[in-house]
Amino acid sequence: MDKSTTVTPKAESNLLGLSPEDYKGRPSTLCPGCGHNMISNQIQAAVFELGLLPEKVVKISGIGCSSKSPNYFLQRSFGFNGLHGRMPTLVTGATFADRSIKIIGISGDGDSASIGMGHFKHIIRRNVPMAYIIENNGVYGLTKGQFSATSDYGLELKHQGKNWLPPLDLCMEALISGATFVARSFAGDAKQLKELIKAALIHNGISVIDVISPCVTFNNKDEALQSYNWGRQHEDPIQEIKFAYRNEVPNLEDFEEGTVKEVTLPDDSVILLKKIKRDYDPTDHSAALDLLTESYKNKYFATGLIYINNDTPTVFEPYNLGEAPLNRTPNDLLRPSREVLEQINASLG
Ligand SMILES: Cc1ncc(C[n+]2csc(CCOP(=O)(O)OP(=O)(O)O)c2C)c(N)n1
Ligand code: SF4
Ligand SMILES: [Mg+2]
Repeated sequence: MDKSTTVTPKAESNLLGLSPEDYKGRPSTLCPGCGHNMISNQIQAAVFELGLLPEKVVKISGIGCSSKSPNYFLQRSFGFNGLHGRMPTLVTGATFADRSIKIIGISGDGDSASIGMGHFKHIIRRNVPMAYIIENNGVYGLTKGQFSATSDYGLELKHQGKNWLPPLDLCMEALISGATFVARSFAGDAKQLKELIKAALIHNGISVIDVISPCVTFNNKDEALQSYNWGRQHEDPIQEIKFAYRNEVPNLEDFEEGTVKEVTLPDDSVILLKKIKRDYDPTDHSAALDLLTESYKNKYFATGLIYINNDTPTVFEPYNLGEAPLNRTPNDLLRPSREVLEQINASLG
């Protein structure tokens, strides 16, 4: 084709007038084909489409190939790569410093299900508002492919032999710990993943998304639970999902009437769920437990929005935390005055 006659398409822009370029990260140094890269792509697309200012988003992670990936999306956002399994701790601190920021926490199956399991459970109990994304490949990728706590029972890896421990299901762990938003997705299902990330970022509480994210270097044999092949063959979406942010009018072209369930969030955003095979109500906790029990037993990935509950107070309520960011509150408002301290001391004397 004669290049001189081709027209460069105008870059699309969002409500803020920013282009997808503004949401990109640095070039990835992960292995080509790694599932984690696909998740990064959907995170940047979701934040772009929501029209959030990158500077109002913070990325926090632990340790692992997955935890390196925040470097590869949202370059304009602040990021912190913390200690192994301690992403939730850092998130809790950050959220108290400024509750107006959106927090994306990135973790791996090793980071959350092994060393960080206690922290995973406790941030869920506290209902800290954040999108908690687990890039689950069933191995410790960064340290060259040891079994993790989500590796399948009987999985055989080159340097590891056979795994004789049963896997943990992180959606189940989240659900029984009181998570107010639980979803599962697959790195190969870009459309579903993007909509779930949008909903997770807007949900007012902890949003856990367990994303099956194949490690092409250490755990991608066809018969491995977290491989691309297994995921493609065993993903069973429970619904088709679209997210309409606040007053956004969703494109419902392929959503015929009578097949759609709507879940409205406190800010009037709506999650639209189109029934696929079964009637499934993601606000029903027992149904979610049944679904996860059944899919674990029969080894398929029930993906989509598994559970949501908008009625649980977030961590801010019990602490009476005001809207004003603590990190920008002047000392005279943060500290009691000398007179007040003297009164308190006197009352204790
Ligand atoms: C306290 C501590 N223990 C062990 C390690 C070694 N280590 C680094 S990454 C990692 C596992 C990462 O696995 P996962 O979270 O699944 O991430 P992936 O690389 O698979 O994306 C381990 C054990 C460490 N960095 N710190
Ligand atoms: S080792 Fe595995 S998890 Fe790590 S970058 Fe490579 S493919 Fe991804
Ligand atoms: Mg891993």
